[in-house]
Amino acid sequence: RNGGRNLPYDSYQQIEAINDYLDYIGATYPDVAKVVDAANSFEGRPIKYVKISTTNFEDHSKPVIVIDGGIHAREWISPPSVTYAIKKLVEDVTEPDLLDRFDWILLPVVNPDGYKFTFTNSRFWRKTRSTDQSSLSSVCPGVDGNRNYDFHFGPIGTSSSACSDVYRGSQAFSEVETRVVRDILQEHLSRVALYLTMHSYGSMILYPWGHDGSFSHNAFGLHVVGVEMANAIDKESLPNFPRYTVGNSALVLHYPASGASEDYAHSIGVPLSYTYELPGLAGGLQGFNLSPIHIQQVVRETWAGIAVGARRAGDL
Ligand code: ING
Ligand code: ZN
Repeated sequence: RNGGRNLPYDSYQQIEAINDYLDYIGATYPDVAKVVDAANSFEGRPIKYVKISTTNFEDHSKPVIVIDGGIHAREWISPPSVTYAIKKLVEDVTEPDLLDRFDWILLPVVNPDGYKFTFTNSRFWRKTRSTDQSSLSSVCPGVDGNRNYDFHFGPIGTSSSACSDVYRGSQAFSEVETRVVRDILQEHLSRVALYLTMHSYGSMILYPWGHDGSFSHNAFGLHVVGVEMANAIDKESLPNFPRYTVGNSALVLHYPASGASEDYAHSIGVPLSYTYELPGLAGGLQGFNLSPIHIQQVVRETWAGIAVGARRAGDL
C-alpha cells in the first residue's frame, strides 16, 4: 500500500487505504496537517480526521470549514470527494489562498464500520453497525447516522424500528460516529463558517430546514451560496451528467427528515450548512454504484463547488 502515499481515484477507496493516507499526510506535512484519532467506532475502528491549517488552528480570526463524508456506508463516492479536498489543499496546493485563509477539518469516513461492511458483506448497507438495548437490534444492527442528531430528533422521516434503514437510534447521539461530528462542530463553533456533509446520490445541494421544509433566518444566504456552488460544479461537469438542483432539503427531496446533521449544524449556529448529493447516473440502488470511471470527474467538479463555498463563506 506504498505507505499510504497514494489513494486511487480510478477505483473505490478502501477504509484501510484511507486511514493510511491520512496518517501519511500527517507525517509528511506536519506543518499544515494534523491527524486526529477522534474515537473508535462501535466495532473499534479509528474515526480519523485531518486538521489543515497554516497556523496550527491558533489564529482565531480564520473561518473554519468542516466537511464530512461516509456517514452512509453505501454512498461510495462520498469519501473520495473528501480525500480529494485533502490532496488539493495539502499536496497539490493549486489554490494557496484556500490554505492560507481558512482552517479546515476534513473527515472522509464518519462511519467506518458500515463502510467496511459494504465492501465485505452487503454492498447497499446504509447505517452504522451498532447494537443497542432494543429487542430487534441483534437481528437488525445499525442506526441511520443522518437521523441521529439532536435537533428535532425523532418526529418525521425516521423510524423507531431497529430494522428500518432510517432507524433514528434509541436517543439523539446514541452513535459514537455522530458524536465525533458533533464534538468537532462544538469545539470550533464560533468560527465554523461552512459545514458540508457529502452524500449520494442525486446531484443536489440541500440546505435547512430538512425537518419541516421551512426556511431559516439565513435562507437567502444559504440559497445564494448554494446556487454559486452548484454553478461552479456544473461548469466543470460533463454533458452526460445531470445539472445540480439547489434548495431546501425537505422540499427538493419531497420528504422531511428530522435529526440530520445539516439541520443540527445550522441549529447550533453554523451559518452555511449543506448536504451535497453527489451524482449517481442511475436510478434505484444502482445510483450508489456509480462506475469507478466517474470518480475522477466527480471529485474534481465537487472540489470546484467546495472552493466557491469556502470563498463565499470567507466573505460573509
Ligand atoms: N440523503 C439524505 C438522507 O439522509 C437528507 C437526504 C438531507 C435528508 C438532509 C434530510 C436532511 O436521506 C441521502 N442520500 O442519504
Ligand atoms: Zn446519505
